Amino acid sequence: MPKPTVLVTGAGGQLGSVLVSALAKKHGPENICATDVREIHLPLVRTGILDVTDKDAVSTYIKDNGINRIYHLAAILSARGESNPILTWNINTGGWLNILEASRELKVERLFFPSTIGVFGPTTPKKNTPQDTILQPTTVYGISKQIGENWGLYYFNRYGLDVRSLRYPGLISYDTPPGGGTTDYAIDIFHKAVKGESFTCFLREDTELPMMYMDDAVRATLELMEADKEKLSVRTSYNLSAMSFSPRDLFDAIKNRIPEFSITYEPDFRQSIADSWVNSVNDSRAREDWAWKPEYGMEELVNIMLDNL
Ligand code: AKB
Repeated sequence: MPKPTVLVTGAGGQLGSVLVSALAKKHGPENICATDVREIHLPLVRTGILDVTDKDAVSTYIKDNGINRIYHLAAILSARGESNPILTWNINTGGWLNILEASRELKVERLFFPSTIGVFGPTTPKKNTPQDTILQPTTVYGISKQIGENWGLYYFNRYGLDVRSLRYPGLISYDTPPGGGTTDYAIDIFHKAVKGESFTCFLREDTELPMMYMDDAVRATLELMEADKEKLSVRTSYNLSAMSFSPRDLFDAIKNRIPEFSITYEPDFRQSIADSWVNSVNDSRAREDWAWKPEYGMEELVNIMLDNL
């Protein structure tokens, strides 16, 4: 099989740079086009500026670079999205529609769309949330991702476009900073802990949310994209799970390693976003369809973060 030529949009974000280097290892750096709305510097791969809200620019880029696989990561996350809902809608939904339409016209072979636990809302069952469930998100980010999942399904059913998607939990990494999410506290806390500073948490201590170490998220993404087409029974977006914890659980685990570490809780507007999300997710369909299995739990995560920061 010839190697695919891969476009990654939003490659400058938290997931983007890590995914780009995993894709470069897999397909060869010369076959990876990493783009963002701003100039980015990523070693070896081809980089470029691409504004996904510009449909002509998207089509031209795909054509000029012979793209046949796309990881469309460009988006504004939950907390940042609330400060500019219309811009968030235009980027998250408009950008995705441009990618879908250009991919249909130019016959892109396979696409990845990152969805999120943000598609869940207060009416969704909170524990062990099933794959097919009530989706009434409260944030513009959640709404855009829920609609985005359904646009992916539509393009798959109507045009046979091979769109694949995961509902990521909060992603935690030490080498790339997060940007504008509600789960970002779970990264910020480690930075404070290793600097010997106290941490002020913007969520209440008992706010339990699904989380995942970045390596698991990247592996899940690559595994889904390599999976046999016939085995995929979910064409909206797969639930994906690794661990769930609250700020208090995480603080206690860090304190085991850094006894002098301290925390205070000052919930802000992000608390109501977190309260609208679920505590844990049932990812049995991902496990059944493409043998998904997480490798990192909370203990491993805490050790990796503290050892590498
Ligand atoms: C966010 O907090 O907005 C993201 C997410 C869970 O999608 N990390």
